[in-house]
Amino acid sequence: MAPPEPEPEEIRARLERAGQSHLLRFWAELQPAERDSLRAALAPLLEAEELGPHCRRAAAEARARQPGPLERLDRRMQPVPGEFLGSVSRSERAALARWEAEGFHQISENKVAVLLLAGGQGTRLGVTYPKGMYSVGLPSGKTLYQIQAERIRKLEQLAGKKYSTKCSIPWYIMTSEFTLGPTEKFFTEHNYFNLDKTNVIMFEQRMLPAVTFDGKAILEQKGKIAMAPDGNGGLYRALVDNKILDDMERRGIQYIHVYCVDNILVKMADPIFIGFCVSKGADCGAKVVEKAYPTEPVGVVCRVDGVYQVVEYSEINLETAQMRSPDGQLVYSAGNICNHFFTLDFLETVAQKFESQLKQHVAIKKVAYVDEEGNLVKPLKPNGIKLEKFVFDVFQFSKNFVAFEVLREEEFSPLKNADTADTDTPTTARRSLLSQHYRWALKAGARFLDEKGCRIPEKLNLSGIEDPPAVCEISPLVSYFGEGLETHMKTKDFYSPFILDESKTEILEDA
Ligand code: UD2
Repeated sequence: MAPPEPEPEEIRARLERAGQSHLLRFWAELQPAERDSLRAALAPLLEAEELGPHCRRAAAEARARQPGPLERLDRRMQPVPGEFLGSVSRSERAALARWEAEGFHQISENKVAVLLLAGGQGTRLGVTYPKGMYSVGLPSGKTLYQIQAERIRKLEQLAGKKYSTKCSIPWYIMTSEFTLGPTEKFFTEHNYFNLDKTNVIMFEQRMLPAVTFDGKAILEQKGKIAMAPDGNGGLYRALVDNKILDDMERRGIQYIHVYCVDNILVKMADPIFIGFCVSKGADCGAKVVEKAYPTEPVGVVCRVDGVYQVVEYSEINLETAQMRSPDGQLVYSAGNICNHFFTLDFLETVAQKFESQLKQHVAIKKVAYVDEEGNLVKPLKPNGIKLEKFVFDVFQFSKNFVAFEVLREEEFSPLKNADTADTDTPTTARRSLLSQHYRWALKAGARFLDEKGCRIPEKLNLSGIEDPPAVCEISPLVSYFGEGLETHMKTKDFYSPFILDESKTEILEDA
């Protein structure tokens, strides 16, 4: 048998300085491959001398958090001023058309990119693969990734047609150690959903160790540190680590729409939102939806001491949450939906100057670990601290921030939980999309028939908790946001369930 590999003295010395030498406790028992992977995990943390400070910070943040009441921000808050708050429902048609035209113009000049945050683990949904690969049970069987890819393709076509150019919208996808491999494989297996592969750029965010309450990084196996992605605000470091900002610059990108993976209704690179932000000269913006009710557990976009931020529902009192303006609207109604606009200049400034100032949010979790004897322990109580940065915490650095309110039923239906929950499940996501498509079809003049050929009575006002009376799924390759459907659907009868995809459009046009 080969003699055991010598311990890497350099690593040991650095770990000692960081107060983390326990991470080599089982070194002598590890196989060569396990040693290599432990060394690889430690290298970036030790290289930047970040392990010690990270562990100390995690323990300190967790201590500071409890016990004691949360700081309430009520007195220091103000809503987004009217002139910086656009709205789909309250704006004149002409203004919406102007913003849309501006957005299409920017897209046609290849200045707009979309950036997907897809490094999360999808723990609440309970799947072991990336959420984007999830299919919510649509008649077409499409996954979230496919729907998003097709929306990009359609938008490229629409902008290209309007301006007689060939246009492309690069799709940057931030993944993590958990999601990169399977996401790449999935895209390859599906031929990148017929997008130009060179315009799909995947990159990886950093991982951070989970830490015990006394500031020790946790070993989840004898040769493996328990690591978790550094939050969706890890974006700003990942952009630098992976030279993504340079890539954007090379391509001439100026505006970036950042969004999260699980909103089945996401309007990627939405020309109206892009156009609104560009017209207002914004460097940073957020799409919001009106809160459904005062205590809805979503963060609210507002100002605190004059600086923009997202305030969690737990940080304000009930009275503040319930405050209404004279027109009856909730004063703090701008619910964050993780849809953000950034200029490239703004991202560069954040990356260079402000990233290190971003707040570290603490999450206390149950983290499986090996005890001193090497036994695997699954704790019954939370034992580990994870630190995360949030993507929206950069709002404070904006010089010209805007918010844009959109309709929830048209643009926001996130998939967070398994079907055992009441909200944000595969069922609610599927229902939201099919209800939207049903509304679009009716508006285009379609009629629906049941299997016996009888007309299905129309229902215009769907409650959101019921399925539409007829099932009609419209491929994003046919319509991005309900446009252009009359040619295919006006005064025509369709048997429910019906899928309108590209293969059917020509037949319908000839009919
Ligand atoms: C996010 C927003 C919340 C609200 C809600 C709407 C943040 C911090 N919170 O809450 O304000 O808008 O969405 O649906 O934005 N992700 C990564 N890397 C990570 C962690 C997460 O890429 O390390 C991605 C994740 O894959 C997802 C997005 O970030 O696409 C949002 O993450 P989440 O689902 O954990 O956030 P949630 O639902 O708590």
